[in-house]
Amino acid sequence: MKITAADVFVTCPGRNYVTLKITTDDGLVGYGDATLNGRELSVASYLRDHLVPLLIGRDAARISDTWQYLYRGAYWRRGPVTMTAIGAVDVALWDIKGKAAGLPVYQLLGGAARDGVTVYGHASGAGIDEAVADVARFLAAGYRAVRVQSSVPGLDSTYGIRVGGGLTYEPAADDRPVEDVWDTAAYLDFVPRLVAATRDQLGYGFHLLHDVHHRLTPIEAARLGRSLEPYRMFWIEDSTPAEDQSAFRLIRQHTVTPLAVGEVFNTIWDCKDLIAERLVDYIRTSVPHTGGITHTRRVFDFADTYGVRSGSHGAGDISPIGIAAALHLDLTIPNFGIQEYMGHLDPAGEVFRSGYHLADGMLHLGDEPGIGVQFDEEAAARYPYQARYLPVNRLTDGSMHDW
Ligand code: GCO
Ligand code: MG
Repeated sequence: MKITAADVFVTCPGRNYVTLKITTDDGLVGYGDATLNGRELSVASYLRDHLVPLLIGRDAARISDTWQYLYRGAYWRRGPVTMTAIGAVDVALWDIKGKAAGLPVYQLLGGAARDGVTVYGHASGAGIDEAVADVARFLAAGYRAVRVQSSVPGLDSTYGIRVGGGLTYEPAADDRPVEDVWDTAAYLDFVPRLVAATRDQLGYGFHLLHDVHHRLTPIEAARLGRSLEPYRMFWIEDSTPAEDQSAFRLIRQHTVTPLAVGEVFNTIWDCKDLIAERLVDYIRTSVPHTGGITHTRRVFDFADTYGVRSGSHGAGDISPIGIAAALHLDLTIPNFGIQEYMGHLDPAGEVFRSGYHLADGMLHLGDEPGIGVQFDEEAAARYPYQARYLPVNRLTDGSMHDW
């Protein structure tokens, strides 16, 4: 089963996605998600210019060897671009292996350990009333877990708030990011009121989550965690800039609110201390950005040793291929926690046809062999790449702030 071709597609059906397609000499094709929000073309180039030539002629069945070859062989290990590129190759090879075996990938990973994959949806609003009403809408649709975000009073814009019926938080296509203004004091005063109103009006019969987007100092995060303790959060996410693992030691000393982090990590080395010291409760690394199924499985296995559960990142900038790959892993691991699921904008359905579906607040995979997502190249060509960026943050005095 030799690899005869590897092609990279960049398409923007509502937002940008990068897809790797690997073809073998016996006619099988496998797909991997190579999307890195705001840096899509870097991964496309890494694949086209550096990995594709190495893949041609390799045995597609040797997933583990190919992973090691690309990781150890780069010399410049780790980093989001490298690991997303390796992740796309890995998932495409798992897709091929499943198709060759006539089995969905989760069967090759040991079979289903649960009936479905519990997901959390993204509720948001321009203020408390709108946000609480949006949480109620998710609960009425059967979700068992909901993340709540709201515009912060006094700030012109707050990232993570859905505009209209859209599913994207990034501003329209532009060649540079918009600049938001951030005020930590206003945020810290507001969030406990948002969460209290959500619990007061909707009760405790569901999991409630909140994403801080890496914007606090450790002591501010500790204060937030403590102030939310009465409301039994499922987690607070990314409370401090994630590259400083030691920050979590301080937060942990002050609060029993569960902590999650990991969407910007890309290897086990980014989170091994957090896990081994039990400084977080959920590790949110994602299959596409963490070297694919092969490496993310190692992260989750290691986490299980310390009682840390998975919480896979699943924002809309992960393509249906990346989401499906995560679901195969989620279904099989012992320490599954929760899967984020934001869904995809309408035109994405023309390009990607996924076999998974949502029922009773859980995502369920179909029976198709492999990863189970079809990619339509002609549809993809109708939606060319558009430059789009996440916003950046400045404080009210004009200083750059963490985003
Ligand atoms: C989340 C994330 C996203 C990210 C986005 C970055 O938890 O869903 O924080 O909103 O900002 O995926 O590309
Ligand atoms: Mg997040």
